[in-house]
Amino acid sequence: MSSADKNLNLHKDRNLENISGKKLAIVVSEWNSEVTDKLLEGCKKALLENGARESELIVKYVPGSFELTHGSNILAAYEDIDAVICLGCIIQGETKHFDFISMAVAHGATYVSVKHDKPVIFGVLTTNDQQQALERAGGKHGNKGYEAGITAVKMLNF
Ligand code: DLZ
Repeated sequence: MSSADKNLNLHKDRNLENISGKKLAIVVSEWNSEVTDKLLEGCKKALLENGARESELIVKYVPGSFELTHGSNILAAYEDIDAVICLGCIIQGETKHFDFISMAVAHGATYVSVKHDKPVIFGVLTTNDQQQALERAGGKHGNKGYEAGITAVKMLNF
């Protein structure tokens, strides 16, 4: 997800059907909000460019990335929600907290997706420091929130 030359933005060659009429929910972690706000901006841009209507986008906040699983599970349970996008930023600290949260959210998103049989997109940065995160939230490595939005569009086309 994180190298400069491997960027989903570059893979828009497929003819994607526009997602107008689809209802999407975005769950955003408040932890490292200087990064996750930018991921949200990028994500909304991708969805709006592909036919989503702003009024049909549901944006909900959870305290930290660990809570993305529960937040996405609640939203995915609504029959009229077609896809859920999780946005978060987990930055390596001095303890093992990083590993536990990262693994928990990755497994959580997979579980929620399979449980509700709908796309649950993992738009969570897992970086060594804040600099790396900012570079991937509208910086030199693009915006991974935008990529998460494109991933949702592609999965709604699946
Ligand atoms: C506690 C914690 C730490 C240390 N670091 C992060 C982080 O880098 N990114 C993030 O999204 N959340 C972090 N959290 C908060 C946890 O995700 C969670 O909110 C708390 O452990 C409470 O369940």
